[in-house]
Amino acid sequence: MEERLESLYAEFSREIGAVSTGAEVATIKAEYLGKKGRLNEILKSLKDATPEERKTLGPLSNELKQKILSEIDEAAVRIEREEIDRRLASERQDISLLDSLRDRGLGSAGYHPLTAIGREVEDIFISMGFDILDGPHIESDYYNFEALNIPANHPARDMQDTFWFSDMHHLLRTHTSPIQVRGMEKHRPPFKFVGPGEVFRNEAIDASHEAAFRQIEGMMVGEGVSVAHLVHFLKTLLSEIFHKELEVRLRPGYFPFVEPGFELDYKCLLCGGKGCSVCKQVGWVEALGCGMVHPRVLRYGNIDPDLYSGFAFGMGWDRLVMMRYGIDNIRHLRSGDLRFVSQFKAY
Ligand code: FA5
Repeated sequence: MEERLESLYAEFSREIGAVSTGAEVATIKAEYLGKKGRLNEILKSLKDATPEERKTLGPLSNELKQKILSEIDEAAVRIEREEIDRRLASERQDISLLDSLRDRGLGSAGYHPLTAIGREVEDIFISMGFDILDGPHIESDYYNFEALNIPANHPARDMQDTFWFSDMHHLLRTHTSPIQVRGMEKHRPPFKFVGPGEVFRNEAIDASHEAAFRQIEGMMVGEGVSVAHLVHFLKTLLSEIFHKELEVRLRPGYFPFVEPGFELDYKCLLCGGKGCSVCKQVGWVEALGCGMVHPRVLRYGNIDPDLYSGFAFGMGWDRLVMMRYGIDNIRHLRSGDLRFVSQFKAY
């Protein structure tokens, strides 16, 4: 039997030395070490060996099994490395292609208008000393609602049609306001940050409503922060984005996480206020919700409302882009239609 083991190993060594694909390695593994494999076949005859013989044959066959296993692993690693080397040698990235296409007036690229304006907005806030924060698209009930003073069964949950996961505790965030809660967990006052991102609502889609759209959240907390600060930062943002004074109006708005709360509208730039499908014939477009952070929300963030106050806003980013470029339907933005996006070439 010892000889059979030796000749099995000799054959195995020859075969494993010649493999060149992962599939061949798998075949050899099954052939030698599988349940009905050749090693097991030999081991079956152990039962006929004398107890003395078993004492040496048992450890010998185990050792052989380990040796075969480790050589199989080595072969698999070698083949993988050879495969990578082959691909590195044969695949080439032609990085001059983009330039040559551009020289011929083809394939020139630019930022999508949502990206372009998003960067402008971030830069404007960074220049005013704001940090940029992020948050996950999939949120828990706590961050999207509860810590924003919208407990279970609060009617305000119906203000935003929510995509819930089947556990009914997780959801696709309906607004960027959960970033407020996450920001308060991370920062101690005074602080100011903005949090841009995609949000999701189970909404009927029309010229100014999408089911997946973007918002930018803003929050500033410190001693003596007031509505005057809020108005100052929003006015600065809008005049820098539009390079002119925009006609805006502030009206009372209800959001459970701010008190007092406001909505800011801008005079529709698409129709000049005369009325169109984007402004729903009223001449004004709802740009953002804002207000002074509710004391209960500050407490959820471990901030003492007797010492600190803050403002927050959540701005519709898509509508900002529409006003800036005169886009008359929000659906163009995510249509993927090249005739639309190629109008925003950077070069
Ligand atoms: C909110 O989402 C609040 N979280 C905003 C807020 C933040 C208020 C902080 C107070 C303090 P609202 O649902 O109104 O509010 O949405 C804010 C903005 O998002 C709207 O003014 C609008 O510009 C934009 N928006 C809302 N729904 C849609 C939609 N379906 N498609 C495109 N833009 C939308």
